[in-house]
Amino acid sequence: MISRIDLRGDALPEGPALRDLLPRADFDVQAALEKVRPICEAVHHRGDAALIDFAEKFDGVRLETVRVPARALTDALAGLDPAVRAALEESIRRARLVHRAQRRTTHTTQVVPGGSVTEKWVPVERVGLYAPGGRSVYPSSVVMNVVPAQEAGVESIALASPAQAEFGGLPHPTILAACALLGVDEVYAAGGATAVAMFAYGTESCPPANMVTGPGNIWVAAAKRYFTGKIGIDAEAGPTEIAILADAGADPAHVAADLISQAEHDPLAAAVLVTDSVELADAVDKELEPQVAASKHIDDRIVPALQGKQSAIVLVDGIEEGLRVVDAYGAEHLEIQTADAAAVADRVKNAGAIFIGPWAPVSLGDYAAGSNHVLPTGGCACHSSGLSVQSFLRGIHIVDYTREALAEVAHHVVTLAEAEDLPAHGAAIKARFGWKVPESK
Ligand code: HSO
Ligand code: ZN
Repeated sequence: MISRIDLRGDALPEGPALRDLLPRADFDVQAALEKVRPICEAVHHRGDAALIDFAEKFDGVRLETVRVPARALTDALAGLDPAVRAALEESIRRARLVHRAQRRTTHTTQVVPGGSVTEKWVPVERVGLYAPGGRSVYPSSVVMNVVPAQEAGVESIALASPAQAEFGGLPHPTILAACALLGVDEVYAAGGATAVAMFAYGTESCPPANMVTGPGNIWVAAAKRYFTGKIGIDAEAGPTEIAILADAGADPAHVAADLISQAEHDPLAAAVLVTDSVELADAVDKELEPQVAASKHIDDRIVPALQGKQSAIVLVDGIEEGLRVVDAYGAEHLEIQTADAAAVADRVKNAGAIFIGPWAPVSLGDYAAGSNHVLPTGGCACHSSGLSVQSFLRGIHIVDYTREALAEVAHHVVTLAEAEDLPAHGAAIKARFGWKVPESK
């Protein structure tokens, strides 16, 4: 069911050489970039008319308006299954607790008497959030995007999700209901690259946004790359990944279930088990068969994901080596199912989120741990973090110096300006002191 990579025996290679031995999906955003360019430019030039044409072409439904009427949101909330509503409310409550604690406070550093730098945190003014449709209709992702933006204090939050032919061209009702629960009332029926372009350029019905976040397929990732530099983005989300570092004490039924849980997302999803126990590897392999057979999205997603080159069981000589492997891999989600799991987790350097021990499966984090599930994929956990309040804030330095405080450091500024052959920089100081450098004390 799942291939094996045996790294036992010889010493593990260092850095990129180790990474090259590990499985990973091809996700060629660069190639997709050329395809999204004309789509983005059509939205730029033809605005709403282009969005309506693209919805007809890609989603098979002709829209009257791209903006979702307020009534559709209240109707969707009224029609929401009460159990789903209760679950979403609890998910929102927990996410708020965690994200509220991420808020930043203004801080002033008194550098010298009369000279201070204050760091003030200012939310991005307007954010466009994307919620996929089609194969992945995830109201939970609406929660994971909206909550940090709201807790950061973003004033204007709009959401886009593809038009659904079976719902008369509206986005999926559970997406609309989640928006209503969260108090987001500006919603558009626009999908993939067209939605990103709508937020980046603005159209007649949708004012432009400063930033676009949210998961999506390769077209969404490519559109985000296309607009990098023009607008802020969270990350180019790729297919989801789970890595599990486990020893002989792990429960193979749990490990198999957790691998399948993320394989269920996408045929390109990655499921990687890193273990020093051949017995566990064999037992997990054995468990996979019946558990896969009992699951839902078998042939279209789970089997291709588990059998794809992005998934494997990696055998290592011990947990020490296992830690090196998971660090080289930099998983979006990393479970630690070993003895002393918290201590092992504490030593991990690269992961989007870490789940400790037998009672913290990734599914918990997907919905209701309070943590965010928008996390770096494709090894980006080596340099980036998941979505948080910080993603929607900008830290602005406010520099406040008196005449005396400037005079005290003026000679250093002038010296550095001259060293960089930028005498006008020095002159801007001297002009304030009768064109002389004040005496250093
Ligand atoms: N595991 C996905 C998020 C998700 N799971 C949404 C279920 N719904 C990426 O972190
Ligand atoms: Zn998931």
